[in-house]
Amino acid sequence: VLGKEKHSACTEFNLEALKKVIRVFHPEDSVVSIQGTGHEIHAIGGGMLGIIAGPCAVENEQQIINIAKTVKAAGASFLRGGVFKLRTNPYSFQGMGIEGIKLLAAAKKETGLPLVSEITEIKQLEYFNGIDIIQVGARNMQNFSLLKELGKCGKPVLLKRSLASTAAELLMAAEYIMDEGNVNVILCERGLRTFETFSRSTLDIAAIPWLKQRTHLPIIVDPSHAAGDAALVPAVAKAAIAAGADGLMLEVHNDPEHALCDGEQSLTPDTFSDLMTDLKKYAELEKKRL
Ligand SMILES: [Mn+2]
Repeated sequence: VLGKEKHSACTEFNLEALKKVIRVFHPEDSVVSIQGTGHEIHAIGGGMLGIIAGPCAVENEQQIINIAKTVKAAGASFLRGGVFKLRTNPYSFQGMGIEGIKLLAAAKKETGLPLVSEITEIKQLEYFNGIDIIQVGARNMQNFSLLKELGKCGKPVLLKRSLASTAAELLMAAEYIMDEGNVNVILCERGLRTFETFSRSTLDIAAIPWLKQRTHLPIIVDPSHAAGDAALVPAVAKAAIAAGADGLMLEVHNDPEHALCDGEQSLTPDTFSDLMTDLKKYAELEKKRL
């Protein structure tokens, strides 16, 4: 199975050259775990499903604390919230920046949930001391200078697959981070740009087992950005767990209609809570724990 990949468009691609990410060199599943404020462990991988939930963007203190409490009550293990937003439209809301980081810290203090937030430039790293997992967004998957710096940052990195890259290229990008000494890398499938228009992106469900056969790194799925439509998200989330994902990243908003970013794909607190109830059964089927 391993070795030269005949379907890869990239002729230089040879899995065995990737010494850090490949399972043959590390047969056991890697687990990324964060110690919570109450000494509890929040883990992704190795039989633990990590559920990262929260708004696309931090908007104000009341919003982020309210959503943090809601997703924690429903069983989420991490809080997400973007403060440095990479928006396709330059006139869209660009995020709260450093002020948003402070509000995330307040939400963590209130709930104990570890924080996941996206970095878009390495110069922002000094503001990420209080962030537990640093996210690299799809548009930066091959920003190799950013990846190398994050390889030295001492924090877990959540690396999202680009909407126009192969799964093999995702592994090569992860190798850039690991080659600098960072063993805490989580991969995230979030859908690809295709000719289909009903969804925002086309989720590559087969990439989950393909990646799991080749890498020991935990793999999560982002059904929100893949589907782009809250009505599709619960089914896609369940499919991801059934396909072997180690967790999910889900956008949840207390008032999706008035969200400053990605409201159309954000679950309400009620739909998120119902989904978590269903996911417990899917976790059992996969012999995993939420
Ligand atoms: Mn979003």
